[in-house]
Amino acid sequence: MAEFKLHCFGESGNSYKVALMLELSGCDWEPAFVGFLKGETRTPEYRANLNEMGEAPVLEHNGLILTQSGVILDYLADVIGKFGPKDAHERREILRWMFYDNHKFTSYFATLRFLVGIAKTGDPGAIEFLKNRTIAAYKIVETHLGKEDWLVGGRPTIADFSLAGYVYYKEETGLDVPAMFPNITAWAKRIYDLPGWKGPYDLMPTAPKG
Ligand SMILES: N[C@@H](CCC(=O)N[C@@H](CS)C(=O)NCC(=O)O)C(=O)O
Repeated sequence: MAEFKLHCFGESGNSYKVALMLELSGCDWEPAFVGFLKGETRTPEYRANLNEMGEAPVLEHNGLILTQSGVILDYLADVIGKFGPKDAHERREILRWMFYDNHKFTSYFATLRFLVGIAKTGDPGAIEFLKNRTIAAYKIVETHLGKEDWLVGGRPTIADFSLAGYVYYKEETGLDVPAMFPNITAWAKRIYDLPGWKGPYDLMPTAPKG
């Protein structure tokens, strides 16, 4: 059995944030497939045994069960000793971006992508709302990345892996991110160029076909 077990699924960018950290850090880890699209995260067993919040990712390590990608990334930076803050100020800066990510940058985009690119359904008004909220959140990050190569501290950190959760997926969203956000696109390429980078569907399993 691997040292770290990540409950995840290929379509989950929130899980990818953690998978990317584990992979880039050279950890001994294994994925455990979560059947989200078939409702596994909504079952009483999942909520009782893995995550009362009914979400992926979940990380198992040394008898601990951790949830919320930001908390897991913070934990991993600590135990692995890579991609974390150098001091208390940097830790707060990293948390600041990860909270922003969870509230806005990932949240609106992931919901938009789910409705448009995966479920292929959704009220047109809701989709328009999500598009506009995504664009507003992306503009903030685009501006920051026009001044800095990395989100915090001039080097790749868990803040970058958090915001990068959804930037490599190709499903339709109705937004042309490379054309609209060149700084975000250049930053995603910098992460892509880190030694050991792999994409979400190369790191995490999807449901068996049929
Ligand atoms: N803030 C959470 C978000 C996790 C999340 O929304 N995960 C999705 C999959 S990408 C999920 O499991 N959703 C289940 C549901 O909403 O029922 C994190 O970063 O871990």
